[in-house]
Amino acid sequence: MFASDVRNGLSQAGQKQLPCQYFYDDTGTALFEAITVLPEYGLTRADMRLIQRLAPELTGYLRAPVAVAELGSGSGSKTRRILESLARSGPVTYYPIDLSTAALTRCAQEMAAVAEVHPIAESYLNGLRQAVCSRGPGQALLVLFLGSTIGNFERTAAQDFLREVRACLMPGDALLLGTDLIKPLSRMLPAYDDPAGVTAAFNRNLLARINRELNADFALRSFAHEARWNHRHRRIEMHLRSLKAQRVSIRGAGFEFELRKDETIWTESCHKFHAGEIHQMATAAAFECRAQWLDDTWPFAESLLVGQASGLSR
Ligand code: AVI
Repeated sequence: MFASDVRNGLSQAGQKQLPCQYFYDDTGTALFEAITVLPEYGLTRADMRLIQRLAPELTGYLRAPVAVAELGSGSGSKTRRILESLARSGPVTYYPIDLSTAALTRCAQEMAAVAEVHPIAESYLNGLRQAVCSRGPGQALLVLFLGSTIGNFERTAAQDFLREVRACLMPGDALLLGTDLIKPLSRMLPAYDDPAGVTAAFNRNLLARINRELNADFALRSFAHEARWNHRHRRIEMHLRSLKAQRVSIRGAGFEFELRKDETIWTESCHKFHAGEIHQMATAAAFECRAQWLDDTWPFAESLLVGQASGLSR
């Protein structure tokens, strides 16, 4: 899968691309953790502040007992805060869903004291389907998709994804969705191009990973990290710019390709939202946006989408 995705993305005639899910090997995961505490990257702190605020209110929107399924296994205080709050009204079952078994093991250890944990090593939607089948009779399901991970999907894919999540759920089940909001460029760009160079290292690690795992010969110093705002699509795009004309060989994927000087490899899109458009996206997916919490310090929204009776079915 990795080899064929790399080959397909880099052999395209137009803009060369690499899928952003491959950022997260052990090194990439550690670099992302470092990004989340950078002064320029306010997103994770805003997410955390909002969770602290909304967690005590969640029980008002969900009937107990509750099962929680998290898309991407949460760790630490964010998810724990939600589980602890829900546990005050009765026992909570927690299904962390992630492809990484290491992340799931860490998460299960961290959450064991607050919930009955059933890790699911699967893709988001397959995992959610499993969680839905395993939940107890009468248990409402709360799905967590935090941290604005939905922003890394193309907009149409994000809308389709919400529809697919809804199709797994029963009316009254809910999705708590974190989305990063549009803010001045003077704040958005440094968040993806920090002066300490952590995001640049995160971006370049994708090439380093291809070198390590696919026996390639990317010369990392010949690529510059670049973050751009795409106004039309309302997203930050991360690219790696080739500093010279070069030829790269990826033996593990069985191919070679050339880059012109200043040609880029597009590695990630981080879409930004208006708070109001989350309501429209919810309605189009047969959810109702029942509550929304906004952070003033770093514009970010946490939206509680509740499945409506009409519309999509399982
Ligand atoms: C995981 N995701 C929400 C991050 C984002 O902000 O889109 C990934 C990231 N890429 C560069 N910095 C952070």
